[in-house]
Amino acid sequence: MSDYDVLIVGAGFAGVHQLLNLRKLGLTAKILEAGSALGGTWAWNHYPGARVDSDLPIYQFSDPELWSDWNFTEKFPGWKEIQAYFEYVDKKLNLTRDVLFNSRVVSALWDDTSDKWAVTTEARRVFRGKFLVLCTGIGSKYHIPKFKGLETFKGEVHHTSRWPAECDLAGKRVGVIGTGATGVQVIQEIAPIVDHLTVFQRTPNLAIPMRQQQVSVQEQDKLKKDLYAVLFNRRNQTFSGFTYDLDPKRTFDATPEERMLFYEDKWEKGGFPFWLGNYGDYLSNQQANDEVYAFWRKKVLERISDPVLQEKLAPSKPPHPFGVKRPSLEQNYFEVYSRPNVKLVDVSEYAIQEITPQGLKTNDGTEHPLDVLVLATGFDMVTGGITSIDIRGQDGISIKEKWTDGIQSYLGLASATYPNMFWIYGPQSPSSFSNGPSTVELTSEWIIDCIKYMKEHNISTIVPTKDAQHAYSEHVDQLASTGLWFKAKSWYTGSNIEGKKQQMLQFPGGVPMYNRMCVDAAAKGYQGFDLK
Ligand code: N01
Repeated sequence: MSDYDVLIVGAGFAGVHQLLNLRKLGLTAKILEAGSALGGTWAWNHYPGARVDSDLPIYQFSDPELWSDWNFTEKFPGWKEIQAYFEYVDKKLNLTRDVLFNSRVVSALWDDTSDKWAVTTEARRVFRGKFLVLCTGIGSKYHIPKFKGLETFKGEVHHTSRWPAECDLAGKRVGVIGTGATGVQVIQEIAPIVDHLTVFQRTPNLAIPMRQQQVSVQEQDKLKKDLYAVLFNRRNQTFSGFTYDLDPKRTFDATPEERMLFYEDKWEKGGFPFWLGNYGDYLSNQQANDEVYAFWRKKVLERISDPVLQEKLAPSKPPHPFGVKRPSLEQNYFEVYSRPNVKLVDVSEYAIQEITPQGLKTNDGTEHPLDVLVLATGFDMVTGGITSIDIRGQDGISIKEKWTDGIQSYLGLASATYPNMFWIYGPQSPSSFSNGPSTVELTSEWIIDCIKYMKEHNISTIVPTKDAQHAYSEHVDQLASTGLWFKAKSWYTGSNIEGKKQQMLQFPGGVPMYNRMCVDAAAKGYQGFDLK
C-alpha cells in the first residue's frame, strides 16, 4: 500500500510519537526515514563522546508504558544508551512495521484535486498521504564550510554526524575544527586516545559543568513511584521545558552576596540550571549578563594554569553575552588543553587558509600536520531538514524559495499555502530552546487533536491564513528583539550559514506561552487557519 492517512518524515522522538498516537486513532501512517535505525539525531550522531544535555528523567517519552520498565545508567545518557532506548520502544510497540528505512524523502507535492500529498523518496517511490508531518529535527542537514583544498587531504575526514562505524584514532594526529557542543564532546573524549590533538577554535565555548552521575535502578524506581508523573507534567510549565525555571527575580534586585550564593548553587548543581535557571533578566540585560559571564570566567580560570590558554578559553572581553549561544555541558574540557598532546590554535587570530594533502594551513603560514581531520562544524540548523526537501503547496512554490528571505510560519508548526502539513520541533517553535521531548510531545499532541477534530467535523483541509502567519512571525521577531540573541553569531539566528537570512529561528517566549497560543487557537475552532 502507498496511500496513507498520514505520512511522517523522520523516525526520531517526533516521528515515533506521531506514529504511536496516530495508531491509537485508528489511522494509517508510515514513517519515511533516511537512515537505517530509529532515533533521529541519535541514530546519526555517534561520534566519540556524543551524549544528551538534558538530565534524567525528562529526555524520554512521558507515557508511563515507556518508562515504567526502562532504566538509564547515567544522568546524561550517551548515544548508545539512547539508541538502546529506541530499540526497547520498538520492541515493546512494534514500530518498525510502519517505518520504511533508507528512504530519504526528496519531494512532497500537494495535489488540490485529491487533497493529498504525493511524497517521493530518493529511490523514486511515491507515497500518498492526506497529511504530511515533517519530523526532520533541527540538525539533520550537516554543514561543511567551504575549506579550500579539503578534497586534497590524504588522511581521513569525518563530519561528526557521519562518523564511521570503525575509526581507530589511537596513535594518530587528529585535528578538530569547531568547538560547539559537538566539538567539546569529541575533544574531551579523544584527547587521551590520540597521539596528538590540534583544536582549531574560532569562538571559545562558554561551557558549563555537566556533573555527570551514575544513576542506579533503585534510585530510578523510587523516583518513578514518587515523582516521574510530576516531573513530566512540570516540563510544560517552565520556560525551557525542563523541571526548573528561570528565576522570577531580576539580577540587581538581589544583593551581591545573594547573587553570588545563587550562582554558586546553580553552578554546583551542574547541567543547565546555570543557563536556564538563572535570573530571568540576564538574557535581555547586558549588565546582568556581564555578572554571569564574570562568574563563569572566574570558575573556568581556576581550572587553567597557562595565562595564554586562559585568555583564549575564557577571554577577559566576553566573545558574546553568556547563554545567547548555546553553552555546552562539559566534563573535563578545560583541563584537556593542559595535556602535553593537545594544542589550541586560535583561528580567529589566524584563519584557516587551506587544507593541504598533509594537514591544515593557517594564514600565518603554519602547517599543522594531521592524519585525521574531524569537522565539528555543525548543521544548517532548524530549517535545513525542511528546506532540503522540495515541498510545494497550493501555489507550486517551494518552501525553500519562500523562506529565502526569512522563515514565516503560524504557531511554529505550519505554513500558509501548504495545507495539511505540519512540522514538529522545527522553525519558530521552542525547539532547542527547550528540552527536546517536551516540545515534541506538546506539538505532536496538538497535531493529533487537530486531525481528530477534522475527522469529527468532516473537514478535508487545514492551512494557516497569511494574516495569521504574518502576525505570528512578527510576534516571534518582536520577542527576539528584546533579548541579546543577535550579539552572538550562532545557529540560533541562522548566522552560522553563509547567506542564510539572519532571524530568530525559534520561539523565544518559552514553552508555556507557546503552548497557550497553540491551545487557544485550537479552542477557538483553529483560529488563524482556513478549514474546508
Ligand atoms: O555545531 P555548532 P555543533 N572555521 O554550530 C565552528 C546540538 N548538539 O554540532 O562558533 C572555523 O554549535 C564554529 O565556530 P564559531 C546542540 O543543540 C547537542 O557543535 O562559528 N570554525 C563552531 O565552533 C548544538 O548547539 C549535543 O566561531 C568554524 C563549530 O564549528 C547543536 O547541535 C551535542 C568554521 C560549530 O558549532 C550544534 O552543535 C552536540 C570555519 N569556517 C550537538 N565554520 C548535546 O549535548 C564553523 N566553525 C545534546
